[in-house]
Amino acid sequence: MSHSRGELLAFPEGFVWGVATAAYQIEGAHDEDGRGPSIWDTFCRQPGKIENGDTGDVAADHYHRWPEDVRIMAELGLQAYRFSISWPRILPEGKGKVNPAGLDFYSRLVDALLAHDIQPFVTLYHWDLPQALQDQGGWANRDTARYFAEYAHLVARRLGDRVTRWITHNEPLVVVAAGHLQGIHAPGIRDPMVAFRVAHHLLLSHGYAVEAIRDEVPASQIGITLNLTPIHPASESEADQQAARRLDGLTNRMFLDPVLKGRYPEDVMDMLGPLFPPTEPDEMSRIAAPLDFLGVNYYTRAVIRHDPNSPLFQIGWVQPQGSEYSEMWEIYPPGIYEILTRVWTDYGQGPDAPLRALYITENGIPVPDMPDAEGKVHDPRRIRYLRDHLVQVHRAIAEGVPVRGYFVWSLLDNFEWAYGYRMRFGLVYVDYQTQTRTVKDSGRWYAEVIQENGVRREE
Ligand code: IFM
Repeated sequence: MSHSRGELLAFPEGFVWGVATAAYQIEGAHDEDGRGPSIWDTFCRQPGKIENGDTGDVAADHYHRWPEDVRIMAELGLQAYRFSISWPRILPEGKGKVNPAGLDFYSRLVDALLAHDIQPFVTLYHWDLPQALQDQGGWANRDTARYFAEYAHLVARRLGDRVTRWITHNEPLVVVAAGHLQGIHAPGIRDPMVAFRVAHHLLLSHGYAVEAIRDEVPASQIGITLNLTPIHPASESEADQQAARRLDGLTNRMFLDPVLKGRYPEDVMDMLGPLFPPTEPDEMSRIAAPLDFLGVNYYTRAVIRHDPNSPLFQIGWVQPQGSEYSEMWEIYPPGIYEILTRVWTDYGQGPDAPLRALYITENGIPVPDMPDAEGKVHDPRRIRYLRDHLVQVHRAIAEGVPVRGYFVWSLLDNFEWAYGYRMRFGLVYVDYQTQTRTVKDSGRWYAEVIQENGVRREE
């Protein structure tokens, strides 16, 4: 591999360089050692839901190969690893009887990470709800928020002597929109009335979990990860600007405001009308429990027009001409700067501001990588994507936004939900036939970034 030696943009001392994964996307071992079924096991078995009929049954077999995966992380010099806990591995029925083998698995993983000086960042919920809880209404059932708190207590109690960085939820917006509005993710529901209830219960469960973790691990740093998207109107027309504002409310402020300000945005409440979920008075302050950081997942922007024919909110998506696209989205590096500075401006100003620090908890690109004749995986597009985004993160930091770390999505190629295994996001190539791992050029490049604590502009 060769790459240019441009000017080094140094990151602050102590900046944390990591990678992220999620349980269902890499672990496999879906029915081993007492794990119960999750909504994704069920969903994947419904014909036509996942490309190619793929499932997470085996995935990247991380459940068995985690020592090798930790070794690869160590070789790349990674400083942090963000992974999620599979709720049904810990509580096969979602509540009640604990499966000790599940807790043991994550405990061993944490030990191995720490032995290599890799700091664990634990996400409690990355979409794999125990099926038993779905059978009782899933996230539409307010009780699920309580069960989540019990689960958070258990995990924090077991790992909290070693884990100090906690993330309650990953991308609640996707759970709401893909899982309960569009039905393209588990549990495959298409019902706006349900979807917005789910949003509120996810947020409520976040509040409960923050309390649970603080209770068990007082020295912990706790955050939530939101996928945030800059929303640009397709034109200067008032109608397009209003449509962009509606989507900003529904996707960004709908989660940011409750978590950081303890209230839903007024325009969103007005927009939702009867769809707005019932809320109890004490719930909002619980949802706004003080946080140590906000995790931001960034992939792309949205360009929006008013579309009178689009159901519910009359929002239409536009694909900007002249842009470069990945297999999934428009590539738009300035958006990561825009969202970081915007969030910091809106929630981080003043002595009592609720936002104290940020992490980029995911950023990455799907590329249809393949090993060449020599078995090497050259992925220059990924290197370019990551570098261009890091330049923008650096710019935000230079302007005073306290970004404390950056996590590439993802360590390994993995199960990309409804796309199955077609999308490859990894710094490490996975041959799903043999489960062989091959570090891609981007993995080596990222190792240099970490070593230099900075990114080099392209020459
Ligand atoms: O793979 C997902 C991940 O589970 C959540 N954030 C976006 C990634 C890429 O789509």
